Amino acid sequence: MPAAGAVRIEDPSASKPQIIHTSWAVPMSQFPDARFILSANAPAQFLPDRGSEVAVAGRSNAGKSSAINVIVNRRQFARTSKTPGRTQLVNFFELRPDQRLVDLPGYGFARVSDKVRDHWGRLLQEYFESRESLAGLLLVVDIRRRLTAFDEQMLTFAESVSLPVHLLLTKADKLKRGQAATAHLEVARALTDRVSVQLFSALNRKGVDEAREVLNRFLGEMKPPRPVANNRG
Ligand SMILES: Nc1nc2c(ncn2[C@@H]2O[C@H](COP(=O)(O)OP(=O)(O)OP(=O)(O)O)[C@@H](O)[C@H]2O)c(=O)[nH]1
Ligand SMILES: [Mg+2]
Repeated sequence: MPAAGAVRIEDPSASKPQIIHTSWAVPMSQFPDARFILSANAPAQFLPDRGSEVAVAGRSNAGKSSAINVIVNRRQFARTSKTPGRTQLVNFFELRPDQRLVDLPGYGFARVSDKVRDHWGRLLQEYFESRESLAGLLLVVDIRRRLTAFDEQMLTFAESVSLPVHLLLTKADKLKRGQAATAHLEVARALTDRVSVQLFSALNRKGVDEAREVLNRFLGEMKPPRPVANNRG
C-alpha cells in the first residue's frame, strides 16, 4: 500500500505516456494541486509548450527525484531509487496551472546499453532545444562528487541560451558541516554570476525553503498571467 498522498507511477519503462489522475488529501504544501501528468519517451509526447517550466537535471543517482519530492512535499511523488538510471523518461509534473516541473533522465549512467544511452541523450537534447516554456534549470549535484563533465556541459548549454541555473549541492548530510561549507564555497567560486548555488539535503530537508523560493522565482509566480489571445475580433 502506498502511503497516504503518495503517487504511484506505474512501469516507468513503458514506451507510451502514462497519464495518471490522482486526488488525495494533501499536507501543508506550497503546491497543493501538484500532480504527475505523464512520462514522455519521445518529443511528440511532451506536454504543450506553454506557461513556464523548470527542469531538474543532473547526473544519474545525484538525487533529482528525491529533491523534487521534498520541494513539493510529497513522498515518492517523483520515483526514487538506489539503482542509478531509475528516471529514464522525461517526467512532467504540473505544480499549478501552466507551471510545471520536469524530472529529466539522469545522464552519465554507465551500465546501460549504448542504444539506450543514445536515446536518453537525444531525448534530453531535443527537450532543451525545443522547450520555449523552459524558464530555469535546477541542476542537482552530489556534493561528494562536485561538478562532473556532464554538469559542465549543462552549464555551458544553459549559458548559451541564457537559461538561469540554480545548483543544488545535495546529500549535504553526507559531509560534516565544515566540509559542506567548504564545498559550497569552492563550487560557488568556480561558477559564473548567472548560476546560484546552495547546500541541500533531501534527508534532513536542509535548504528546502531556499530551493522553493528559487523554483517559484523561475516559474514567475509574481508575474501577472499572460494575456489570453482573443481571436473573436
Ligand atoms: N543521504 C542522502 N541520500 C540521498 C539524498 N538525496 C537522494 N539520496 C539517495 O540517493 C539515491 C538516488 O536518489 P534519486 O533521487 O533516485 O536520484 P536521481 O538523481 O533521481 O536518480 P536517477 O533518476 O537514476 O537519475 C537514493 O538512494 C536516495 O535515497 C540526500 O539528500 N541525502
Ligand atoms: Mg530520478
